[in-house]
Amino acid sequence: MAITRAEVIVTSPDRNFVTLKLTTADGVTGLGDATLNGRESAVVAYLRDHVVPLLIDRDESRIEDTWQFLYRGAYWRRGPVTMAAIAAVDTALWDIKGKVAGLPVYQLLGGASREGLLAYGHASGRSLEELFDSIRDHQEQGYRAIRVQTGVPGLKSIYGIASNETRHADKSVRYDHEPAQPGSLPAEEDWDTRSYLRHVPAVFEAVRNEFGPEPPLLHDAHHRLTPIEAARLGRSLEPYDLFWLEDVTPAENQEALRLVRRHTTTPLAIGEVFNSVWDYQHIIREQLIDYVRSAVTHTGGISHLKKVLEYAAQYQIKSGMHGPTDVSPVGMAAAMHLGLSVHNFGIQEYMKHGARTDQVFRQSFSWRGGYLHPGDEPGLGVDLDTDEAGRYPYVQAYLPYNRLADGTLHDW
Ligand code: GCO
Ligand code: MG
Repeated sequence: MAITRAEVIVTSPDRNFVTLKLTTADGVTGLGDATLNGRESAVVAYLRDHVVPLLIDRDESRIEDTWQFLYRGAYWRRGPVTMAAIAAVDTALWDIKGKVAGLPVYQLLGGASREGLLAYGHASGRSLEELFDSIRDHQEQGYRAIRVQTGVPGLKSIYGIASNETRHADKSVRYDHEPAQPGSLPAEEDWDTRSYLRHVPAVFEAVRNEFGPEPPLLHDAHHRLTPIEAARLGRSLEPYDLFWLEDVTPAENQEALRLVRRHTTTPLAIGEVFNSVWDYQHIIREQLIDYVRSAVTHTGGISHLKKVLEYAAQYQIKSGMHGPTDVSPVGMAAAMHLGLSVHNFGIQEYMKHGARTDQVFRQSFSWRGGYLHPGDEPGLGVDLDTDEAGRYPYVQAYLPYNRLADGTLHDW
């Protein structure tokens, strides 16, 4: 047995996705997600120029050896581009192994540890009224756990707020999802930490008054605070019993979280921009976080994220895998198989993909009562319709960036 074909497929049904498709001598195919939002072409080049030639004639059953070969064999290690490329190969090989065995991938990972995966969706609104409508709408869609993001007085546009304002040629594409917006230049947004810190606790107070103590509520600070500001936010949100507060600091400096932790019992989630176990080395061992936010897609695939989660499990830290719409249906399926099997699953982020995306990627997961399940098809349970994918060529798109009132560039 051997890999005989490796194709990198770029498609942009509702947004850009990069998918690696491997085919074996027996005609078994496997898919892996390599989408890196706003920097997609870098991973395409890494795969096409440097990885695809190495895959041809390799034994597709050797998942761990192939991972080590791509990681150690490159000499240059880690980084989002490298780790997304390795993730795509790893995920596609697990998909193939499942199909060859006639088993869903979660069975190969040890079988189900639960019946389904609690998932959270993104409610947002510029005003409280819009936010409440959005929370109700999510509850009607079955979500039990809900992320809450709002506009901040004085700021024009802000991360995470649904908007119909779009530069996409197709105005029906609603930009709920902090996407990379189509265009040849990134959009500029504004930021003011003091307004934000004044505003957010009142929002959570209003949400708890309206929706009661039961729904798990989450919030994403999107890397914008200093450690002491983050500590203050965590403490001010304690009365509202958050499920988690996410990305309070940029966290390249893992030690910054010691200071945050000293001041607040609000649970912390970090890691969507991390790409290896080394990024978590101190924050897991020192128990500075409660949830690991990495996506399979950006962290070296199922094999590597499983290792990160097993390390986290020794410290009672749980998974909270990244699942915005920039993780493709293939990446989401991989997250569901991994989440179903590990003992220390916490929650899964789940934003629904657009209708065109669902036509390009045929999926077999289920969504019932607030829980996801990857389904029981052999492999990952996702097929890519290449004809349909071919209808949507790559669209250049950038994530926005922030400037403060005086023009200083700030984390977005
Ligand atoms: C999240 C993330 C995303 C990122 C996006 C960038 O919590 O889902 O913060 O919203 O902004 O993945 O590409
Ligand atoms: Mg986030």
